[in-house]
Amino acid sequence: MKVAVTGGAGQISYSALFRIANGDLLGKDHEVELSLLELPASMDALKGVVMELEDCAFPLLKKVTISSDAKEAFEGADIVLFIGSKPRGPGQERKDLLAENGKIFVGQGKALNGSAKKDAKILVVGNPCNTNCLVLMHHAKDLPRENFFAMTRLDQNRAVAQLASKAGVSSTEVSNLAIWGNHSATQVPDFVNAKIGGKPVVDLIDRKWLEGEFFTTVQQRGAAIIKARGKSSAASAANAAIDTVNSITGKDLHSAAILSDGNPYGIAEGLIFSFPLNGKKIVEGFTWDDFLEEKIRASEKELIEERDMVADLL
Ligand code: NAX
Repeated sequence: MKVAVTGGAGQISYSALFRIANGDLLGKDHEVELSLLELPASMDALKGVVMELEDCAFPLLKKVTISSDAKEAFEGADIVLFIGSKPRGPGQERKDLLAENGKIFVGQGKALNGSAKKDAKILVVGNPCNTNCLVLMHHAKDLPRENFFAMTRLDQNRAVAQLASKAGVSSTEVSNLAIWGNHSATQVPDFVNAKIGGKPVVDLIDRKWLEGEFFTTVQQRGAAIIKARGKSSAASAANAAIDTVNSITGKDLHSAAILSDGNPYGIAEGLIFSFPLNGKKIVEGFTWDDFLEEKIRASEKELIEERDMVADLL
């Protein structure tokens, strides 16, 4: 199996690549080939990462190649993790960030179209990941829409951990936890449908805490980590990317953002929107109360605005 990763010299990749090479992504019975894409300016740093991968002597890692040419990097890939993107500059407007990243994903989408395997699984992590994924999908016209995902799993994992900690139980006791909408501060961690030990969370935990502290802690967790660590989340983001790929080929309930066309929840079509999923399919039957609906609609509105901002790229 060939796994291509963009932004190979970045900090998320620095955690993800070693876990992929160790068999966490494909299983201990699959050999793996890594193909790493970077900007020319970061090629030396990437060579250092490759040396470290070699020095681990991973039994499953058969080959590592590096390139600054997207088409070459994606050639024959089974899985592509789009981690690289341009970070927000000081004082930069959201619109300009979207436009700059959008341009990257136009080029990478075209490159992906002609080079990755037709059934390749695509996960976009680089922010703003939902709208980057929309642009990428648009330009990789020949690849099936159902294989494109943007990552909201880190938000799901954060929400599960908060609920487990509040209830004083293991994270394995928390189930049915969905993230709706955008991977941004408008994301919606759904406590209404979540369960702990099979019982509704709303019957076990104070509603005021759920609507207040729980919600804002999950939504603001990325910023809290930057404040504490001086750098953004990396190991937990890499872990979530691996979880996502495992879940889209598995049977557990998880969240990722996918194309909203034909969704059963009345979300506008043509967005990359996070839903509860089983494998690649949307899980039906989640119920919204007024609180949840208002939050979900706000996230939908934000994604429509983001799409409008990159309209010239679609
Ligand atoms: P870093 O800045 O450490 O690494 C990004 C790497 O991408 C750099 O080495 C850079 O040279 C490379 N790069 C930039 N443009 C590229 C291009 N056109 N082609 C190939 N490589 C390119 O960032 P890191 O901390 O690794 O984060 C990567 C992205 O993940 C960011 O956009 C970040 O905002 C996003 N995140 C997304 C999360 C999610 O849940 N969806 C959570 C974690 C993270 O914040």
